[in-house]
Amino acid sequence: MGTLSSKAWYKRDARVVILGLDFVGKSTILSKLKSNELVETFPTVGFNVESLKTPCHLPLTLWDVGGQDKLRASWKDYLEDTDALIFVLDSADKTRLPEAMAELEKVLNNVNMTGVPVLLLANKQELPRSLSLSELQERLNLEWFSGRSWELRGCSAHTGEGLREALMALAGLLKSRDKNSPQCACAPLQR
Ligand SMILES: Nc1nc2c(ncn2[C@@H]2O[C@H](COP(=O)(O)OP(=O)(O)OP(=O)(O)O)[C@@H](O)[C@H]2O)c(=O)[nH]1
Ligand SMILES: [Mg+2]
Repeated sequence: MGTLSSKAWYKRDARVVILGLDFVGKSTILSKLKSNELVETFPTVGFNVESLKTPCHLPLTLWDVGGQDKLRASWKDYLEDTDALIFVLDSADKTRLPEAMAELEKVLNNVNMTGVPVLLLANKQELPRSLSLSELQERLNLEWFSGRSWELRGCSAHTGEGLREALMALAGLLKSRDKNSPQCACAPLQR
């Protein structure tokens, strides 16, 4: 990629869509990122949207879309002009991982997702029964990520651990998509 010209994310707020199965913690993560507060959430019907900045001051608009089964058909409506995807996993819910992976594959195959960078966020890492990042990575099909930048990061919306790093990784992923973008002080892309 590299010729997004007038659509370049750094000429406006980067548009970031947060998807994942229901109950994985998307809305909790968004509230914690926005206000650093742990709020009680209810299943999202429709979406929540917040504007915030990465630690290196990149402005983002984050769209958190409801993940219940019956709402997933609407996910594709959020993918047009998306600069990055955050796909949230519940690290402690092994039984629904195959379902999560199947939904992730569908999203990545969407025509609007070509070349779009992906941050996989393994939430609820503070739970003792949660899978480690390497255990989760084993379950990914790396072919889904060819032609795009991606990262797998762990976090806990309850403790806040990993969230700042996740935003920094996101900034690196956005930057990787358009080499003409201005430098930012967030961590450079490792991959
Ligand atoms: N233990 C633990 N629980 C979490 C964490 N993050 C969120 N939760 C809990 O998980 C439940 C679901 O969180 P939500 O943020 O509503 O989940 P969601 O992904 O937005 O769900 P939908 O809107 O239905 O798609 C809530 O009870 C949260 O408190 C975490 O890091 N650790
Ligand atoms: Mg929600």
